[in-house]
Amino acid sequence: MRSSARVMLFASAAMLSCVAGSTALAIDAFNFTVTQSTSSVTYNFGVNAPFTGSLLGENDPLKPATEQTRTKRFATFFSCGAFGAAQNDPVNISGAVVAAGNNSSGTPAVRPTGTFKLGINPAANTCVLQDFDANLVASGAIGFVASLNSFTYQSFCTVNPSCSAPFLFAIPSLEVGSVSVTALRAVQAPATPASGTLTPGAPNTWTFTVPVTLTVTPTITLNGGTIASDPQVVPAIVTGTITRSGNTATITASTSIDASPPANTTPTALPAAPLTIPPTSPLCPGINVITTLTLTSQTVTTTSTIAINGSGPQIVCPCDPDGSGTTTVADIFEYLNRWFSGDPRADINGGGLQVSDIFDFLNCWFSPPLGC
Ligand SMILES: [Ca+2]
Ligand SMILES: [Ca+2]
Repeated sequence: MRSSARVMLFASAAMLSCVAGSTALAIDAFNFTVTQSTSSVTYNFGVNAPFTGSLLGENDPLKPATEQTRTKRFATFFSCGAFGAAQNDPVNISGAVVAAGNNSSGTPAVRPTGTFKLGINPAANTCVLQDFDANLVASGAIGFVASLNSFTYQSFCTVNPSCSAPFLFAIPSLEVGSVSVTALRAVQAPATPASGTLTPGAPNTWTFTVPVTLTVTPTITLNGGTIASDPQVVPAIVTGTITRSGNTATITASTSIDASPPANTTPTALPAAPLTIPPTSPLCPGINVITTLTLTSQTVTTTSTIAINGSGPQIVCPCDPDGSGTTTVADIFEYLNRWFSGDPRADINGGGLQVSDIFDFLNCWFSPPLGC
């Protein structure tokens, strides 16, 4: 850069010293990563999704004709009448997909992953939690049996085997596969710090409590189809202990998340799925059919408690080059000296020294992020 530009920059910095004061925050912040192997989640899930749809004989062409289950709706109020040679009619059904499960006993073990920043100000007994982002079921999908409850159906018959199923009463419960929770994210709005209290304990150890707002988003599937569940914003309180050791810290923390969003009323068509009517069912037992369901509304409730262990390095403030722990005008001069002398430490945004480094430095200096 030409020397005139250099003079201008330093003159600007000198002017700043007249109009801007120190932006000292005296917060030490750490970038934590959840230790998956020692962190855990207990959960309680519930899914309730009324549906309409149909069932149809499996009619498996790979089986001998004498074993191909086909369906036929009642021709009259009393009977099916004769089956056509290849007749296979869809039969209207309705009810509700219901699934629930928990691991309150700790089994199966469910382990989260995640990251967050925690800043502490021991002088003021305050702390800041920022950018909390966790997947509570990172150790693998959790699943539980799904049932078709209050199952009603048009009167129908089957061939191979031959059976008649006049509609007489709803079937209370019919197992239909499994609901799988493949992800459960709890996320704080980015760059939106939540403030809490800090209490000193043993040397270099503090307990903390931070009320925080999290957006909880489950990803849930049933037989390969996704059950629509809206993200829900829920209040939570994160409590724990932070222990500092030089430029790193460890943390143990916990929080409980209770998400009961209103029903999602977006109709959801699930992929066709096989269903074997169990031998104990009054509904033509032991036959194989294909179900095609459209969920008319979907209610997903989640209660979970996360026990977090984590560790991480102290966040290095990019706009405190003199390392005083606060951002002052002296940092601007120090930074510009480094930049003009080609000091690689002035490359605060990667990619080598560029003019954009100066702008990013000034952005940081005027709006110091957590850790500055
Ligand atoms: Ca400084
Ligand atoms: Ca750069």
